[in-house]
Amino acid sequence: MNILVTGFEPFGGEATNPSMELVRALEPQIGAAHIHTAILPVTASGGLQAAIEAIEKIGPDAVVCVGQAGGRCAVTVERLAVNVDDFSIPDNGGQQPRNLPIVAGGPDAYLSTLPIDKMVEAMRKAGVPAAVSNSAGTYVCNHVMYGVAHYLAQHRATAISGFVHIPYLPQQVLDKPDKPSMGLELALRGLTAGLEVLAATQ
Ligand code: PCA
Repeated sequence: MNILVTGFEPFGGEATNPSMELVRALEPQIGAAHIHTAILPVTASGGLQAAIEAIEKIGPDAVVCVGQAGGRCAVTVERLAVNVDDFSIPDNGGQQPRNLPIVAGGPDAYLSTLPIDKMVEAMRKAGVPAAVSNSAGTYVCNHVMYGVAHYLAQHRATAISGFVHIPYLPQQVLDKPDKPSMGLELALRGLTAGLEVLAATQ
């Protein structure tokens, strides 16, 4: 099977993005699954476009998008994406849509089609703090999760998709010591455990 795992470029004044570093550090083969990766720009249309281009090139059985969620203390597997762009800061292209639908007339939300509970359980079993999250926000990550689910529903309905958010890396909180962080190795062990579940179930 083929799994596409995407990460994001840095944004919001950060020097790095844990999702970018994680995706670069992933093993190319996890169990029976070939792991393909792409790094997406942090812009609503550019990020989604790059994800769709990678899907069209690779033809994956599963798409796992990964992003940074600064302030969270655990790896979080998202349950759903909502049909709303409401950016609290501009994206890397300077755009800041407020209270707009991602797809006019589209479904209000898409549920993740990944086995989210099993993935969280496997992450915890691997010794990594992890939880299901009930909101992917209303910024670029939610936009990409929604847009990928919408694309797959229309063009590749057999593929499953979802999103995993990662806390700040320790080096990102040196200037904000009240914020939680998770080391790259621990986050990598968590993401890998989640992908192992997909590799075993597809
Ligand atoms: N996190 C942002 C966008 C890019 C990223 O890594 C988000 O949660 O929307």
